[in-house]
Amino acid sequence: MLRLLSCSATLACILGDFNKPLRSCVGYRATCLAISNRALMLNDRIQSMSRLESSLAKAEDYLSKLPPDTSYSEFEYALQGMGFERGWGNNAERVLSMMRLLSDILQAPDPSTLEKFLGKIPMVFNVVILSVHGYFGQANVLGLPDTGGQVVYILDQVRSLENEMLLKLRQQGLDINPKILIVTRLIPDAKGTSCNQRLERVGGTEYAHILRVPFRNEKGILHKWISRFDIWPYLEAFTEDAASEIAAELQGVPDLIIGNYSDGNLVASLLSYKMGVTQCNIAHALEKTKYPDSDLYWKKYEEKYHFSCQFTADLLAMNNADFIITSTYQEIAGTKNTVGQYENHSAFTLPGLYRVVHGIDVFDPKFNIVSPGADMTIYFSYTEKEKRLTSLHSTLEKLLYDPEQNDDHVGNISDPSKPMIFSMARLDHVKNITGLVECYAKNTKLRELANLVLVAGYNDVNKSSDREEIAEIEKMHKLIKQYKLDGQMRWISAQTNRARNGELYRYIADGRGIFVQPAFYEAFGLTVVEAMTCGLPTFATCHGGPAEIIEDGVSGFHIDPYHPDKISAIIADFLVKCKEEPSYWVKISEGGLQRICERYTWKIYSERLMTLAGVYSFWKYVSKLERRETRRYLEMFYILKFRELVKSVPLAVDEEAHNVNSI
Ligand SMILES: *[C@@H]1O[C@H](CO)[C@@H](O)[C@H](O)[C@H]1NC(C)=O
Ligand SMILES: *[C@@H]1O[C@H](CO)[C@@H](O)[C@H](O)[C@H]1NC(C)=O
Ligand SMILES: *[C@@H]1O[C@H](CO)[C@@H](O)[C@H](O)[C@H]1NC(C)=O
Ligand SMILES: *[C@@H]1O[C@H](CO)[C@@H](O)[C@H](O)[C@H]1NC(C)=O
Ligand SMILES: CC(=O)N[C@H]1CO[C@H](CO)[C@@H](O)[C@@H]1O
Repeated sequence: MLRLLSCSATLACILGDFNKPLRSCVGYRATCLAISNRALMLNDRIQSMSRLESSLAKAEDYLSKLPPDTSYSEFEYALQGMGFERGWGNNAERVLSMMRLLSDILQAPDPSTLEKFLGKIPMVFNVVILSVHGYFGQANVLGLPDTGGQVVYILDQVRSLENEMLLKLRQQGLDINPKILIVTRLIPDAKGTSCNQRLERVGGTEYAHILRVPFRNEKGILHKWISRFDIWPYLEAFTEDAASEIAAELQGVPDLIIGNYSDGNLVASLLSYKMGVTQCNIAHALEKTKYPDSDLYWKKYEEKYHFSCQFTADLLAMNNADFIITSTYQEIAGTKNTVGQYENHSAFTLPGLYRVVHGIDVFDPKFNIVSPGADMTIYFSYTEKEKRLTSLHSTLEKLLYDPEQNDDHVGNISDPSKPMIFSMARLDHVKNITGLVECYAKNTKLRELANLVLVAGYNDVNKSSDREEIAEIEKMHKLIKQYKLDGQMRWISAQTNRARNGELYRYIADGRGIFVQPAFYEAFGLTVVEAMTCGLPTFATCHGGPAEIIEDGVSGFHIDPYHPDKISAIIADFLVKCKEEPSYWVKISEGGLQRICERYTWKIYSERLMTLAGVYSFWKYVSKLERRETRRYLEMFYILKFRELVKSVPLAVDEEAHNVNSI
């Protein structure tokens, strides 16, 4: 970002025509704030650059004589006389430091001061997050089609965003409350969930709601769920309906629109275009990179997946967005050996449809890495004794050691005094849990040093309906028999109790165990973050996100799933070293915790997101003219290409019953 906000742009803005740019960068809210009908930051007494400078000097002098914690209301009147309104801070110290920042910018603008300043002024009061497809609710939704981790992720994100927004507003000295709306599809056939309700408050928040808007076409409202690959024909009407619902809820326009996944990002683009609001994209997973040659052979996939629509929507959204956030750097530009998800869109051909020569520039300053964290109410260090859920320990011990046979586990552990090698994941081929078992099984030293505990999938083929999982289940049973692992290994089926899973990580840490994530590829690696947040030394794949999360040998270890012998050697070496020198375990554990504190928490995520929203809103304003051409081009691309492609996607039809009902 800051490469773009070069000093010349900064100067042009700040030293330019006072009334326009400065008012809009600094007091941008001052003229247009509808929320409280009250000016923010600057009032009419300041009408020129020189007046601003002299007022700042006067105010700084006045404030520096007050005790730092003097509250704003005590000097509000005095500042008003000098031309200042609320928004600078809630006490003398904060106001003074903000004013000094602005003075610095006026005298010698530099990008990092400007970013700091923009991150602190009141710019974001209302946020809209779009997650259109699937069942978005707070209960009974996980596992329904197209509905998974993203729901938990967004709910965690929203809780932390609300805290951050509230904190910021209070620090700015404003008693305005933030509003956050998660906008999703209303599904009348809600399958026992709340997805048929229009508005639902997000638990654990005060100002965040889920707002649901139905899909409709000329024939009326669509009642049933449809796959994320089939939703394209509904999005334009959805956008229009959502715009008016959002306006009604917020009594105005949002300050920031965040889209997630292709559909959310497309709707976010349309809304932001319509409302002139700053747009942030989160792609999470761009489908194009998941299917081999899905561009060249798009026709082959078209009937089932309608990729022509999806890839076009992705291009539109990534180019319209004011900024894009990703969890890792690899998502943007890949590594030495792999192509990044965005990089994959820089040039490609859909034969017979169009050719992209400049889809996206992966070095565009709109890209930012902002990684999510683990929910800190559930995942926290094993050393935080007073927060530990010790009451769960007897259940956990049963889960781990109970020799009685039951459906929940396979195998038992005869020597609980040994540390545990622990892993928890879906039982997919790509997670390669069976690879870990094999690697443990073949290494006698490892088997002497530690037990193996896995929480993954089902342990009974008859319970699974997923072909891949069935193959993995069969392989697990085979390995356990072949290598006679009973006595040293416990395979527990997937556990849904999040709080108890958090305590399980810590329980394993109590016994000086480790966490291993052996996947062939992992986009980000939330379990890696969770394990590290609990203080477990973590060994994770070097393919994908974990390679960025862990610094090898400092905050954990990298392992290469394609070299299983090396994996066992690395783990065995670590365990031997810890046996000889117990402080080594603590050192790696603390290294992991420190890494998390510095980079992977929701608190950092929200702070960063708010700062970026400020910086890019400012940038959107100053570069408005430059971007006009891009916008026109995108508009044309949307109308001429996207709308045509969408016509080829069949509309869904509800079953008879609804047609009768709706007559
Ligand atoms: C976005 O949506 C995708 C797909 O539904 C999901 O997997 C992902 O976790 C979501 N990410 C965010 C940041 O909400
Ligand atoms: C994009 O990813 C797909 C799937 O991995 C691959 O087949 C294709 O060659 C990639 N295209 C580019 C331009 O990197
Ligand atoms: C271990 O568990 C198996 C069933 O998974 C059971 O048959 C066996 O008796 C148990 N062994 C011990 C030593 O408890
Ligand atoms: C699964 O079902 C088959 C056939 O119904 C049965 O023979 C088999 O024993 C079952 N497997 C398990 C592990 O229960
Ligand atoms: C199913 C599969 O391909 N498993 C692999 C998992 O990783 C190990 C090495 O850790 C390989 O040996 C397996 O073939």
